[in-house]
Amino acid sequence: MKTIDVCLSPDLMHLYPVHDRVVVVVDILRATSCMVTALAHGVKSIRPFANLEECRAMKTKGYYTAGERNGEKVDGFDFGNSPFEYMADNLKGQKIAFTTTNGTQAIAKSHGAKEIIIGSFLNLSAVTGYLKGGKDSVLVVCAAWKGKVNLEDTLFAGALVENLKDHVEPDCDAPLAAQRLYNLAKNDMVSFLKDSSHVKRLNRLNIHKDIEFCLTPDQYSVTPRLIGNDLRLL
Ligand code: 3SL
Repeated sequence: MKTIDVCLSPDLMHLYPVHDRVVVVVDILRATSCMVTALAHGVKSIRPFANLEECRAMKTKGYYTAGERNGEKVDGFDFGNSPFEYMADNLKGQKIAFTTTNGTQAIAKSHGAKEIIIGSFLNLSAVTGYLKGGKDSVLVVCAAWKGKVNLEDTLFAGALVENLKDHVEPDCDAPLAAQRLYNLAKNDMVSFLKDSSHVKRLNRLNIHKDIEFCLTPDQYSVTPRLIGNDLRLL
């Protein structure tokens, strides 16, 4: 039987071989939620960068530049890290270079995986369906916050474990812990997360509507995948 494991922080990646796994990178608040939203709304591709200046340099190559540091839009970039920025019609068919504090770092640390896909609550069922159909074992990589575990990415990992429980076996206790937390939280994730560190951080930036949206399951039936250097729809 296929297995599922959960890496609760990119700083723990050394514990997880990825070469034979499909890796699901998740940064619920808000990087992977933005990526899913942008691609679902017709953006052609997203090139993720760990390094801010490399991302900025893509402006001269026909890319929009997007992302944040510590939650705030980078000076001189075209877009920040709110999913609502990526619904505009004029972004259809465009290419975006994207860098964030944690989400794009987690993607960089997942290189070498058999396959990398992008997960969020917004595309939970699409990702579940994709993983059910595949033959490879799964590793969920939580972007977390600067190496420290966060609750919202853990909940998403738990949702996947719950949805896949008849198809995959947990590799260790991290998937079980995530699944149990998700089952406690699933009926009201906004309330469950109200004291969590990143929700508090984002509330200070006055972006509660982003939090509610990013916690809404199944807004889009897309599964972004890293193909070469770019995230695209399957
Ligand atoms: O860390 C990240 O990648 C971001 O998603 C963080 S924030 O929600 O924009 O603060």
